[in-house]
Amino acid sequence: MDPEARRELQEQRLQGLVDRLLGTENFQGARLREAGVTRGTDVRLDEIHLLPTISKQDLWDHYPFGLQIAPQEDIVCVHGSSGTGGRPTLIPYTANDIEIWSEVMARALKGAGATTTSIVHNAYGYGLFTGGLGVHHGGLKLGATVIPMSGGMTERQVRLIDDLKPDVLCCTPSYALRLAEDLKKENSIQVGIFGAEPWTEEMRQEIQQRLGIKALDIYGLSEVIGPGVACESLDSEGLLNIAEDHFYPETDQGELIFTTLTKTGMPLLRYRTGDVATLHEPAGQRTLRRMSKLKGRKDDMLIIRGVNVFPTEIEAVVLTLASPHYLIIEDRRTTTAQLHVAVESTQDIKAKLSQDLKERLGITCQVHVLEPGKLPRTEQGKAQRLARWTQGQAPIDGLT
Ligand code: DLL
Repeated sequence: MDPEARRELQEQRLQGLVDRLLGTENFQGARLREAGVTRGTDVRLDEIHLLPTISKQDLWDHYPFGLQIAPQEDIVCVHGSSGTGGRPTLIPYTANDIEIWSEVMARALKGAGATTTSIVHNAYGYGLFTGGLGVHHGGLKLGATVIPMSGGMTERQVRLIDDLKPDVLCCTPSYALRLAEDLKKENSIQVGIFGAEPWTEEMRQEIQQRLGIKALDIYGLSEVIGPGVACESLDSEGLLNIAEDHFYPETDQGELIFTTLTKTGMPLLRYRTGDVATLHEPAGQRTLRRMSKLKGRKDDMLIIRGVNVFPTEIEAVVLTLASPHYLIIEDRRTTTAQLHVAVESTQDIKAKLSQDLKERLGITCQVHVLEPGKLPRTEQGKAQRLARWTQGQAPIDGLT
């Protein structure tokens, strides 16, 4: 779509959203009124930054459905996140919202090269988590064949990949690595669509090499819709195309903010995601704005003796020397925080890895080299790469 025409569409949609919110008594409508907004046409897209933002805390304060604006008879399902590191959040969806989700996910699959004859092995978890059903809806919309595997039971997954010969694999990047431990490099998969957790370029290389596939990144969050908010395509050169006709992006000091222009169940105006990334202009034949891979979440940023470190920066260094199974331990038992990095290797890489980490991050990390297989693998859900150690027993054996 011509960017100019899309801007107009986005502005119309924004005004429609503002009218929908003002039509309710609830939190977002009330705040718009307080800001002096009386109708949608008061608001312009290039002034969106003047409108109030909404945060996870607001979602918690109105838990479970206080921010829903659609009448109950229009709600067709609920998704959410389990709330690792916090309380759960739940999102009610209308049939209109599911239609939008199917559309953006079908786009994501198509941009990855999937077609109506594709077989999509979907190993994202089915349930409240949006990964499984998001890919499922998109696959159906595209007209591909979806194998609804969900997470876990790796032996059975490998068996079905051998038997059904899917060309598309969808799962978390950490689970792709778990599969790679059991799956032959000579497999039928052409492309993987991996997301739901942070992963680096180095991790991409590792997965591509181990599985012999092309690995693409997909981003999303249940508050906004689920997977499909942004996704790489075969031609997007490491950036993720944002479905900005539905989800209008902004950044504030690195933090991504999204406005759901078209949702009707629980739309959000200027939702602060807590995720850190950069926005980029369109390039090539595509006209959507794009975003970088996520650097991390604001609340995952470690501050070690005054130095800010994202776990992804540690991952990038670890993967140059060790296997992709690693654990970062932030030791906060005393006031001077210590960083431990546990990796798996058969070689004596301790000194070199410590030195590389020091060079890249500017801080000293305690490196622990364990035998392969010693660190926990993620079979289901999101990988936990970061353990915060505040008291009691160490998260892994051998730390004191
Ligand atoms: O993780 C939606 C999703 C499912 C995305 C499957 C991609 C694939 P939530 O459980 O609500 O939704 O968690 C959202 O996960 O705010 C990010 O911090 C993180 N996240 C999601 N995708 C990526 C990614 C789903 N590609 C939270 N890279 C988001 C890094 C990601 N972090």
